[in-house]
Amino acid sequence: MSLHPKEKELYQKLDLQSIPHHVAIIMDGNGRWARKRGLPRIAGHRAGVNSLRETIRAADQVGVKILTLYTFSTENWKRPSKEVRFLMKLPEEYLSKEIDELCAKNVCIKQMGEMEGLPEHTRNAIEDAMDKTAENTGLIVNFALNYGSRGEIVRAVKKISRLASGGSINEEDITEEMISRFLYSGGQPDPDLLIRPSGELRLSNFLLWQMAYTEFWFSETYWPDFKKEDFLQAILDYQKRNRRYGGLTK
Ligand code: V0D
Repeated sequence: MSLHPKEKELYQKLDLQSIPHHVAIIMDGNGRWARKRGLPRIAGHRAGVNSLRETIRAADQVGVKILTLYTFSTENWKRPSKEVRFLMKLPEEYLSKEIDELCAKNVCIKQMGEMEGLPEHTRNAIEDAMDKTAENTGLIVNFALNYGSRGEIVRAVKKISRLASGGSINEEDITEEMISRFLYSGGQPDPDLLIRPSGELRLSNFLLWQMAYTEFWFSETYWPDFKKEDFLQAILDYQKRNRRYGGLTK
């Protein structure tokens, strides 16, 4: 494995015993990156794919178990239709180029969000990749696409409500664990670390329930400029923090 000097330095500083299990990322700033260069927004999204590839490689290298990536929110349908159409072709384009490397790395691909609202060609590409990688036991990559956290919670409440009115559960059976299980992320542990580049300091309807105890890491870098070093730096900063979960320092 060949590493750049800066990357190597960061890598050596990491405590491999306390790598965050689950890292969530809002891949933000592609449009602003493009505007800064006088390029169309689409060029920013395309450049963002390189950062995505590097980030998956870095996560795999350091032993992160779950990576959850916000690629398209339920609010993003309001963007110009040309941009939306371009974005909806990215999963196919991305997967056709990357699936071999992902399979070689034993990566398991999952989707979080409403599949029904997606164009058929997009859905087919994602379903195909999920089927192909379903038995893989390495890094889990969740693509949050057509995802919104409040919508996800409403969906879970409806499912639980249906069980309750059908008589298969009682009110007392409704617990935090049950609600967690009915979310798209059902069964997966909550994120330990959220990374949001591009200078925005908000959650934007991403994993509201799941991030009750998540550490947040922000940077000014636009997503297309986000490299392996940034990912390693975020983990290093995370390792310097002291997580208390509402309790006291040991
Ligand atoms: C654009 C930077 C991969 C962020 C990365 C439709 C914005 C490139 C996927 C993808 C997007 C989604 C599902 C899947 C496999 C890959 C993707 C979108 C945008 C939104 F199963 N990159 N990517 N999806 N961008």
